[in-house]
Amino acid sequence: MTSTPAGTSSARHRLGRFGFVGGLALALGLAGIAAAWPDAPGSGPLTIEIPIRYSHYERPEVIVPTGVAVTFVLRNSDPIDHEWIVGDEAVHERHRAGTEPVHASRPTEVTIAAGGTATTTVTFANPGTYRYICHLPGHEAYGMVGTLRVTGPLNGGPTAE
Ligand SMILES: [Cu+2]
Repeated sequence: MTSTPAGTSSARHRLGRFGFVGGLALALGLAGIAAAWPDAPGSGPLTIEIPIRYSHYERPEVIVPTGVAVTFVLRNSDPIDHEWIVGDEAVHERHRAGTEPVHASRPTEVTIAAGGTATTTVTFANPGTYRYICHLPGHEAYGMVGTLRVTGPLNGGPTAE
């Protein structure tokens, strides 16, 4: 009797697959940084997808121009709710102590239900470096943090609709 118990084999398989998926997520995250710019500047609305898995934003950095409506599509693959709250440090400090259970009234503060997708559209007026964070208990400490850089206007001038 030298056959491997089925349980052992299956556990090893699962571990191997998890490692692969983790590497793939990292690769996609890095590709996401390059893909944040629109293919053709000034060609219309900008859509940026931010997948969420294992309590992390799989796109940890986003770069957008000022003065353009940017639609964020937040896809939550986890079996628990998450948040996407973008802003400066003052915004995050307020939310660390906040008590709002669900965010729906501000485009920069979104709750994404377990297994769900949320969409929000934001036009950033001022250049700067902001962060997006999930402020559900323990999620920021676990690493559910991303960076959003707002650069100057497209083509170096005011944008026309
Ligand atoms: Cu979260």
